[in-house]
Amino acid sequence: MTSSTPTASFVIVANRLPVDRVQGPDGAEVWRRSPGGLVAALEPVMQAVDGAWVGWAGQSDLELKPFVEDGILLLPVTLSAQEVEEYYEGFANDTIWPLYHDVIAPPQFHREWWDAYVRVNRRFAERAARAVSQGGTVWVHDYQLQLVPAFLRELRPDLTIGYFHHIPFPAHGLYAQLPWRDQVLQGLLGADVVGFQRAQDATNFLAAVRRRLRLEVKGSTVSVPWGGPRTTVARAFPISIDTTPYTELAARPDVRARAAEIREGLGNPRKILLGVDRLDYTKGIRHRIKAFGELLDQARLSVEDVTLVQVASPSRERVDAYVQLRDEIELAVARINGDRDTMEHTAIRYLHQGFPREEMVALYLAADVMLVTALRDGMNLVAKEYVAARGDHRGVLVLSEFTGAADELRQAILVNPHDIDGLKDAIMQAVEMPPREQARRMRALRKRVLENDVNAWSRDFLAALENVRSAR
Ligand code: GDG
Repeated sequence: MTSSTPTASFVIVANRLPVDRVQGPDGAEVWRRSPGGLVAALEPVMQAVDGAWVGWAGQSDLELKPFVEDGILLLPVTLSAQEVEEYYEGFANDTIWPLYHDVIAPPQFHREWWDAYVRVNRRFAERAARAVSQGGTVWVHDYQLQLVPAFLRELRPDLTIGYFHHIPFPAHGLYAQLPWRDQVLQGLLGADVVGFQRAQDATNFLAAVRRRLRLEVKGSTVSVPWGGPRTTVARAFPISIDTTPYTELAARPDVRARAAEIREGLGNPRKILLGVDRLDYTKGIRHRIKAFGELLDQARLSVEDVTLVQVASPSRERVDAYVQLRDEIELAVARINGDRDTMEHTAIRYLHQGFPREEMVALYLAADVMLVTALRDGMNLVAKEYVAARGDHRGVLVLSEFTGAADELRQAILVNPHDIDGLKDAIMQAVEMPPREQARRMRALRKRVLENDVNAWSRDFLAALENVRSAR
């Protein structure tokens, strides 16, 4: 394909391409499909219609031609090292990310970062505009690309454009801090359908549109006066996981044996508590560790009885707030372990590493209690993965109210992670929950997750887009 001939009728635009550059068996670099659920959900769609995916390959200054990987046409966008710093690590991860997660960390506002964000968003939009056929559909993903919908509409008014926002959209009082608040709303309103994780996110967005741009909003529909007139629908489409790999791995004898081996390796504690997160200040890892440490201090739990396994996979290691968070967490873990460990037992087994999915599922099976204590989280897929893996109807999910998942997973033990005493009581309730109650709750949770999987999510979103197209 040459870049001037549009061929794809369905194009995904996301910050990252769905592949990673890895060392092949002979030492040469090869592409490998990234494991995320988004690719799994979209793959059938991509192959049914001729689809393409626009994104960055994850390395700066890498000029790549379009290529096909596992049947998907990939259209790479090049970013310079400075753009990675300003657009991605800067504006996306150090301005928007903290602001949209209720300012848990202070957002940094820099005009050069904004300029880079505008420039890179325009580049993504131009790449997509060249690739999509007349009257085609483009689905843009996430907070790195909020300006793409409007740029794309300007270039290609014939398209049907969807946007899905994977993280929260904050209340107006916080959103209003953003120096470029009106431009971002206008960028998003370029889409025909703007999807959010929770109903509250859509409500916050519509309130911002009404207050800042003074546009008419009826129910979930905004009347957009520019380049039209037209409308944008904003509502919730809660994302989910591809459940099959989790149910299948959890049933595999070798994975089950590995779960038993993990328990053995921890000295056969009566209960294993588990946390799995990217090392991020939104995830409430410190709150969880504090609550657990206090339970040990007060002898409500003992290291002979209970171990906390915390997987904190490395993330955004060049952003200052993450460097600082890692130091804080590691200091807290070392203090608790120093005070409480014995030769045979550890209080917290802390792993600052990523693991293959098989190992994650073995951990889910070994965990009597799964702790999801995010201070703010768009959805939180780990909660859903744990539930999908527990076909044995054992295990307890402790889940923060401030996750999107809490809107759906009502049979979890719901907690406010800021309330350390409440969190401690919830952990005790989980540790002591009788098997019969575990099973009752887990059955209800599994029904929800298995019925509303990631395929249902993409089907719903694409159906909403199709409605717009057919109404034209
Ligand atoms: C954003 C939003 C929203 C983590 N460590 C390892 C590993 N993981 C996997 C988990 C899970 C995924 O990464 C993390 O997804 P989350 O949803 O928990 O969180 P974010 O990364 O912050 O994702 C979030 C999501 O987008 C989707 O819309 O739910 O709210 O913040 O799948 O299992 N996987 C493996 N090894 C690890 O060490 N294999």
